Amino acid sequence: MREGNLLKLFIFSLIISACNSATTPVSTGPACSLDMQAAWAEYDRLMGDDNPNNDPKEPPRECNLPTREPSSNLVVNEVLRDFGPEDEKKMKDALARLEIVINSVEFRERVLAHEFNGQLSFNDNDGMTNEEIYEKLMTGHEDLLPVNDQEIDLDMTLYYSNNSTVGYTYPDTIKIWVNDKFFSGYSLGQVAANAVHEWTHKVGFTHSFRNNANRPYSVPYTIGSIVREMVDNL
Ligand SMILES: [Ca+2]
Ligand SMILES: [Ca+2]
Ligand SMILES: [Zn+2]
Repeated sequence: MREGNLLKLFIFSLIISACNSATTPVSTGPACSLDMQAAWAEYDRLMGDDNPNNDPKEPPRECNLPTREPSSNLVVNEVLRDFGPEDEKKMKDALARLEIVINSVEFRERVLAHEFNGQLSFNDNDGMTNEEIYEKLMTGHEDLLPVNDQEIDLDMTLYYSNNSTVGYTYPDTIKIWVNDKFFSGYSLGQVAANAVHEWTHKVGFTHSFRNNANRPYSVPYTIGSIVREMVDNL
């Protein structure tokens, strides 16, 4: 690549973090239910109405919650813009699951045990150890909301664009943009992964603008992958 182009790419990458899908989409069965009482009420309603086409294929299944990490207490605090009622329900459900998995023993252990190039480390780790990265995440301290409030502060706007960008953000705003092209078909794990990926940018973690072999080992992509797997396996 010519130097001029490299420079342009570098500047562009400082301005916008456009983030593609971390992993190939997974096909999972129906999501588990966090609220069994509400899930059974909805099941009964759909089975009991006059419409045979909306009958659920399976009865509700209770989520298998991971063990809570006693030292962590992150709370998701979200503002949702331009989400329709169904979109809002889906995002809130995904964020409730994000909150459950990020406060688990398993999440902590997976971050601490993460390996890159045969070492216990992350790519683009800003000189931090795995432990320091975990602790930084657990403070809930965003660059633009610099208090250790133990809150994952999210300000998300839903938009539609027919391209390969799943979501993006800029360093000078707390806002995150979520592309409905992907959001609408995503599993709850994928939605939660996208949200936490963008949030790690707000906390200060970066990754290569270009997709290369090392990018999946960056903090945003790794945390996204862990959350996606854990949420979709609840
Ligand atoms: Ca029905
Ligand atoms: Ca915060
Ligand atoms: Zn990103």
